[in-house]
Amino acid sequence: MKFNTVILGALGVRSGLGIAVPVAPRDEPPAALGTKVQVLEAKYFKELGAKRVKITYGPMLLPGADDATTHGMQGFPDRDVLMPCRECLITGFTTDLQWEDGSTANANKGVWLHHTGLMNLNRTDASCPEWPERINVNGNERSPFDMTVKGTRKAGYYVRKTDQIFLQTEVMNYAQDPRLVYLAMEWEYVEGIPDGFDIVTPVWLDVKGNCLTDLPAPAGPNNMVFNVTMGAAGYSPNFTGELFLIVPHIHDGNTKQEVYIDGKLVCQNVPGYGETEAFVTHEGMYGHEHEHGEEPGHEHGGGEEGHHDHGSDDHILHVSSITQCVNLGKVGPGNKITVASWYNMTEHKPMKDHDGSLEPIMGIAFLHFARPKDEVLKDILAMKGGSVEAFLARVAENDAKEHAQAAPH
Ligand SMILES: [Cu+2]
Repeated sequence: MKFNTVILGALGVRSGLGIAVPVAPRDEPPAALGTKVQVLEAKYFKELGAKRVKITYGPMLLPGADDATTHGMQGFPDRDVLMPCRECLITGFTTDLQWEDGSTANANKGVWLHHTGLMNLNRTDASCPEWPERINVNGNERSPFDMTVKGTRKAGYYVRKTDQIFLQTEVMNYAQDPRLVYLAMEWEYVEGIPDGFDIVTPVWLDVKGNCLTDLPAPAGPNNMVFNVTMGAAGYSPNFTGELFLIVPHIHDGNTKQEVYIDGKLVCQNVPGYGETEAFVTHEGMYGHEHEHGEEPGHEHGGGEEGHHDHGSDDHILHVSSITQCVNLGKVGPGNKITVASWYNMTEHKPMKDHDGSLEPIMGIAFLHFARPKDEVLKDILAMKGGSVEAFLARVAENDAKEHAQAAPH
């Protein structure tokens, strides 16, 4: 994770400080110039008035890969992002990186959605209470978050009028030229908290521990096949809820990730690699020699058969999806949840950062608990928020450490 020093620097944040800043009640901020809102048809619970809106955030200007300061990696923090609704339940959302014309921007064209995540600055994080509530994290796999489980569950993330939502996006550009991209999110929601709907409590479960303090040994020439397991303390909720959705986030090289309750395996997720051309790059591309598909006589469209092996050495297949788990039953304070992640960097080429070191390992399982609304509302009203600076500082510090350890000698 690289909610990086560029961002911290820009905000004048001194690392290591963890002072909670009270957030004043506020109205929806004006949308940033270029943000587009488009009304779509809801997929689930349309009969209950569900709405679907595509919000295209941006534009984000990516520096070129030759830029001396960023090497093409740029963070775009929005501390008060335009939400699709207020006093509503977000029942699902998708995330895509797009070009100006609305088509997908992906690895085969040299842009990479390194990370994107949402935090509610008015709430307290469930697994690391010194931080604000982490709502989700996503990477280039662009996992959908569907809290209705395809319309089978009435649940959603409650957004209050006064909530300040932080959207952090980091994009990497492997091309020499600067480019403009947009973060396109499709939000689905219902107004208010309709009868029969539960409120979702999101929980970030991480092999690095609840407050990201246990860094695994970095991948490297002598550490290519390994697994990382969360410390035995794990995470125990201070409430009882239905654990009904797990959305993982891992990096290239991952082969599987597992979640355990009280030591018992309850969820196994498996990533897919290079499932479409958009997720396939060429060896050497990261030296920005060329984009995938640009060479003459080297097209992937049309007659696929035979002549073209995507598994051959000069192709890199990136994580293009990862499975999710649903409906795992009631979990409460007496239970302990842990996560373990398996990596094989020989089987799957790992991502390299601009300094040539391997990307830090990630093994995150985003847990979604459905809970009765009265109970959650009571909890929410008692929350004081957490320090986003403390979170960003931790992430920046980890990133620096992990890169220093992994740096080629
Ligand atoms: Cu990641």
